[in-house]
Order: sequence, then structure tokens, then C-alpha cells
Amino acid sequence: MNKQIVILPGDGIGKEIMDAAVRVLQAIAENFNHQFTFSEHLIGGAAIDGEQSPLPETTIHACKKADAVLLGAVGGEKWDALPGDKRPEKGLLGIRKELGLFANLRPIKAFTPLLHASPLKEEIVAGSNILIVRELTGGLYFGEPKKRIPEENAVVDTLYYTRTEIEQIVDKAFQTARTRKKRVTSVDKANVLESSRMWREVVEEKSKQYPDIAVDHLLVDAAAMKLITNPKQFDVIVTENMFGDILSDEASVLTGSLGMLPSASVRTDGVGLYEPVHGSAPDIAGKGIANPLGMILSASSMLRQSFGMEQEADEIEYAVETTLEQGYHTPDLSIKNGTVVGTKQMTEIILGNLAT
Ligand code: GGG
Repeated sequence: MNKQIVILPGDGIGKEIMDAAVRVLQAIAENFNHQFTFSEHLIGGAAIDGEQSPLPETTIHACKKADAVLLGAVGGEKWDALPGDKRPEKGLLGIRKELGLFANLRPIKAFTPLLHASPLKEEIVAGSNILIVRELTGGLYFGEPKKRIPEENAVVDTLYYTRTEIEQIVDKAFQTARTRKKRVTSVDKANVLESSRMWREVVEEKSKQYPDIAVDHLLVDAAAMKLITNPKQFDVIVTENMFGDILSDEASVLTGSLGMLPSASVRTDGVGLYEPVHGSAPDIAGKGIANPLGMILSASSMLRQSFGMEQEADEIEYAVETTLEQGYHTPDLSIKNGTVVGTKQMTEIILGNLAT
């Protein structure tokens, strides 16, 4: 197959981890006789420096024409003083909106060799396998007004959702649950927020169309507690934009490191965007020690979800798992009697573990 892939390395460790993912994809292309063409574009702080905009038109145009988009990470101290609408993060939010990517799928799987890497007890973590379905183009991140009000020395952000937006993400969660253990937990704050009360109504209504799926509701505070005390109770979690962002970082504790988590941002059809959950980690950028696994697993998710390449995706996941079983890990993780390696060495070992 011929596929055009746009790569947006972004900032901080973005370039290092993107190099790792591209090398793995090139090896897969060779092994399976595919042709992947990569075209690199600017986003985030790198785009502010190069093009005076966190999301240049050329980047939007290239992403819309591509078969899939891979993104590293955005942000960094250098751009922290900029106003909200000019910051690197605006580029990330903007490209999700431009591409209509309303669903962000964040799988959280506890790999057996990493059970000791989690600060939680092994019996709590072992066997956890959760998918957080985060709404991605609405809520507090996008609602207007969103501004400072100098005359009142005050500030406002708006949590706005249309019923249609809630329906489409809830549908996505139910449909995805059909491919898993058929359990959906909807997370909200319905005891306080009007938006959450509508969210709950929609989940109840939609659940009638999916009688094969078990549904329950949890308040976000309770969900945060249960994620680290009884994670095995969860299969699919569906929630609004900000709750999903926070809960998935918390859930990364189950895997041993935020660097392990991949994500897929998708819509009903068309181009998807794949990126690790973590940010640009400026403190370790350029040191060659970033964990490339969240990025590599995002590339594997791209092969599976955008290109239907199941065997190719399985092969990458197998190579990642084998590498961890062999005890290799970056410094953010720990494995009993393991070997600490840098980003490039980790990538070489994964390449060596791909079947040829
Ligand atoms: N790879 C993800 C990334 O760069 N995250 C930084 C960030 O700004 N995240 C906000 C979000 O995911 O909504």
C-alpha cells in the first residue's frame, strides 16, 4: 500500500521520539512491501519560531490531504509568556478542530514487565486494560467567552457542549465497547455541572440503542480515586475533554510512566491524528533519554485504525513487549534487573525485535 503520512514533531522531545517512530515505520514498510511517504511540517513552538503562528496554513493544508498525521508534542517554557491564543498548545487544539477529530482514544495497558514500575501494588495494577474515550473538540478548551475581564479583575472560561457533540462521542464509546468487554463507565460531575447533567441524559438515552453494553455513571472525583484503587473495574471510560485529559495522565501511573501512553484522535471517517499522551518534556529534551514507546505505539495505532494494517500493528506491539520483557527501558521506567538505555538504543532494540 502507498500512504502519505504527515509528521509534526513539534517541540522538546518531539523530534527525538518522532525519529524513533519513523524508523520503526520504515522497517515495517520494508518488511510488508508498503510505501510510506513522510512529509514534515511545523506546529507549536517550532511553528511560532519559524512561521509566527502555532498552526501555519501550510500545516493545516498538508494534514487535510494526508492519509494520516503523526504528532510528537508541543509546548515549552520559551513560549510560556505568550497570550493564550498564540501559545504552542493553540496549534494542537487547532489541528484537532480543523480535522474534526472529536474522539481521543487513550488505551492504558499494564505491561507485565512494568508491573514494578508503578508505585501502586502489583495486585492492583496487574491485568488493568482501560480505554479512555475523551471528547476532544468541545468543553472548557474551546467554549466562548474565554478571556480576562480587566474591569472586573476577573477571568472566564466556558464549558459549552451541544447535544450533538455529546451524542457523537457517546456513540463512539458504545461502538468501541462492542470490540472490548462491553462495559462503559461515563464520568461527569452531574452533582454540580449542568453540562454533566445533559451528558448523563444523553448516555442514558444512547444506552437504549446498545442493550448489549453495560453502563454505569461515576462522578469524576470518585473515578479519579477508583482508577488507582480498583482499575480493573473499568473497561471503556467516556468523558468530556478536560476530565479525560486529567484522568488519562493519572491512569498512566498504572503503566509505570506517562511516556508509555499512545493516543488516537479520530472522527467518523477520514484522516486520523496519532500522538503520545505526554507533552514536550523540556527538562529532558535533547538529552537522548526520552521514552519513545508512547510515540511508537501511536504509530502502531495509526497502522491499525487508519490503514487497516492489523498484522503490521501487531508486529510493532509485539516488538515493544519483547523489548520490555528483555528488560530494556528508558530512565522514566524501572524493571527488576533491567537495563537502562537511551531513546536511540531503545529504538534499535525494537527494530531488532521486529520480525524480518
Ligand atoms: N503529545 C501531546 C502534547 O503535546 N500535549 C501537550 C498539550 O498541550 N496537551 C493538551 C491536550 O492534550 O489537550
